[in-house]
Amino acid sequence: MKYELLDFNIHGNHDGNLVALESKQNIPFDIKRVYYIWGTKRDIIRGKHAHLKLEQVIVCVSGSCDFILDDGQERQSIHLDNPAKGLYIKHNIWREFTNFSPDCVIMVLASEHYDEADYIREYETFRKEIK
Ligand code: T46
Repeated sequence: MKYELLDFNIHGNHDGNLVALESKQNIPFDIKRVYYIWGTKRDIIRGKHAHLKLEQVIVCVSGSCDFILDDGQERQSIHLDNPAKGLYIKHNIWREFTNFSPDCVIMVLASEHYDEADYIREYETFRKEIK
C-alpha cells in the first residue's frame, strides 16, 4: 500500500504546541497547494476517487476522521486524530474518508495544482488503471 504515516516534530512548551511543515524536509515533495476541509457531517463519505499523479500529505489538525485506502489489492482504514501526524498518500490509491467529528478540520498539502484531469472518479476505471 502506497501510504505512510509521517511523525512531525512538535515544538512544544508551556505556551502550547507548534508543528512546522516544509517542502522536501518533513514533507516529501514540493508543496504547490494547500486546502482544508471542515464542517462535514459524521456519516458523509468524501473522496471516492484516486489520482493519476498527485501526492498528498493529510493532517487532521482538529478532531478526528477515518481514511479508507484501497490499492486494488487491499483496503485499510486509518484513524486520524493527531495534528502531529501526516498521512502521506501517493498516486493510484483509491480514498474515501468519513466518520468526521464535529470539530474535524483536515488540512491537505498537495504536490500539484488542482487539476480535474488527474482524478479517477470511477472505481472500475481505477481498477483498470492499476493493472
Ligand atoms: C483528496 C481529498 C483528501 C477545487 O476547486 N480546488 C481544490 O484544490 C480541491 C481539492 C477541490 N476543488 C473543488 C472541486 C469540487 O467542486 O472543491 C469541490 C470539492 O472537491 P472534492 O469533491 O474533490 O473534495 P473531496 O473532499 O472529495 O476530496 C478532496 C480532494 O479533491 C482530493 O484530492 O484526496 O480531498
